[in-house]
Amino acid sequence: MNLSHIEHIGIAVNSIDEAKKYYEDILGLKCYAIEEVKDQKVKTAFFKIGQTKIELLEPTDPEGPVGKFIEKKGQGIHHIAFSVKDIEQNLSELDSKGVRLIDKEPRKGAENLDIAFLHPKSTLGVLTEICEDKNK
Ligand code: CMX
Repeated sequence: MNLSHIEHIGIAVNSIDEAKKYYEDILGLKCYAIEEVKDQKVKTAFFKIGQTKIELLEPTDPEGPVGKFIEKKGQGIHHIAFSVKDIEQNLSELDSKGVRLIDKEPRKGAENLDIAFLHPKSTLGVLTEICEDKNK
């Protein structure tokens, strides 16, 4: 495994418009991008803090993963994402170590990153993403 840093922390919110006020007006961060990820049924908003990003996740469908999460647990931390080099190699290593993969192959996520999720039941209750920016 070669994790380099925390790429982002995903936070489930009811409304990006509402949540943005806290991150911008109170914490003083700047939202630099808003993007819908249709196949994940979410709208995302990004803030940068050092090397790490905060990704707000607003459900666009109550039956999507974030819609279901908010219904069950309310707003809050949804996942943590680690930046890796060679995501395919990292996934096959995780697989061989018995970690339950949600995505067996990387797929495209927000900001055109290659991403894959690990199931929270095999990662101590924390939904975990690994991701790679192949353009870097
Ligand atoms: N963190 C921790 N646990 C979680 C969780 C999360 N974010 N989401 C679900 N769970 C837990 C539930 O609490 C539940 O646990 P119990 O059985 O103990 O109650 C269990 O996982 C099953 O949850 P569920 O509500 O029945 O949901 P599903 O099994 O249908 O789906 C999951 C769960 C993790 C497989 C699904 O949410 C998923 O595939 N997530 C990855 C994709 C994703 O989250 N996309 C949104 C972000 C997109 C982006 O960043 O671009």
